[in-house]
Amino acid sequence: TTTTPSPTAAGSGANASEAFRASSERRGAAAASQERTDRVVRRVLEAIYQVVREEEVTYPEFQAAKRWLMDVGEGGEWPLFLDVFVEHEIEKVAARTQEGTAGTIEGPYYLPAQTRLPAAATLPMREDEKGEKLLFTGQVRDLDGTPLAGAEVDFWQADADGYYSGFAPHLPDGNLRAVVVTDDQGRFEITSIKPAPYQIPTDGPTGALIAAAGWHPWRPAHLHLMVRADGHRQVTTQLYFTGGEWLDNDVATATKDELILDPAPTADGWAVEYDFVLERA
Ligand code: MBD
Ligand code: FE
Repeated sequence: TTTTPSPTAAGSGANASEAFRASSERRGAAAASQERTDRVVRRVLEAIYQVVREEEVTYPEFQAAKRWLMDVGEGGEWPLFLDVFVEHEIEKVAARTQEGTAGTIEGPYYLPAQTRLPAAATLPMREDEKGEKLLFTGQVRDLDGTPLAGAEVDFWQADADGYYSGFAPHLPDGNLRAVVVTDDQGRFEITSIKPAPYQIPTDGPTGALIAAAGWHPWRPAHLHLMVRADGHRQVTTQLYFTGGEWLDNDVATATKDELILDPAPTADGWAVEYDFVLERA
């Protein structure tokens, strides 16, 4: 797998920090009660003390960790780091009480208020957009099977080099992002390109940790979606591609078997169908 170098691989982490500040309300950020704060924070600290004791963590290691934590903040990479290494567990806990299409993590690169397009739509892309054509069709329904007309499929993905518009300055705003509105049968038909695997920026503190630990920085190729309809719970999820690299060891641990697509070859690319089921709010 290859990616072209971006002038701001690490800059994407910093942009993600700005995007998070603007979106924490939408994401439901709220202060917890004193009781909850006491309990959860105390348990987090106790987990750290246990590792320190059992691993006999040294002063040099403690000071290196302190410096790294400061670097993550100064580089604006907390959203990137937390969405890659923590969000998957938060999502799985949330999923315990959810029905319908499986969700997975949102990640750091969603941007709201993108171009609204009718049900049969081609995503905004450059004239010479690299990558194989992907025709993605499906239907949005409620749990009873009733089609949901006017539902929104809010769609974003990386390009064939693994970059997200809004987080890499060489890409036009809104590239490969759109809100597609389902037709009166709840159907949509989105033309896009097959994305490439995504590499966490290697030149920031998150990348430095990954390298220092001997891990890899890759996510399997994926499409991001939020599907919403009036009176229904929004589903935030991702779709992957069967046989793709990194499916079994996603650095962000965000794959689920039921979210893996098996596209079929067409005359000029690939086509795949996937339906979404939303539960009532
Ligand atoms: C991504 O593209 C992504 O989807 C996640 C979850 C984290 C970092 C980059
Ligand atoms: Fe992504």
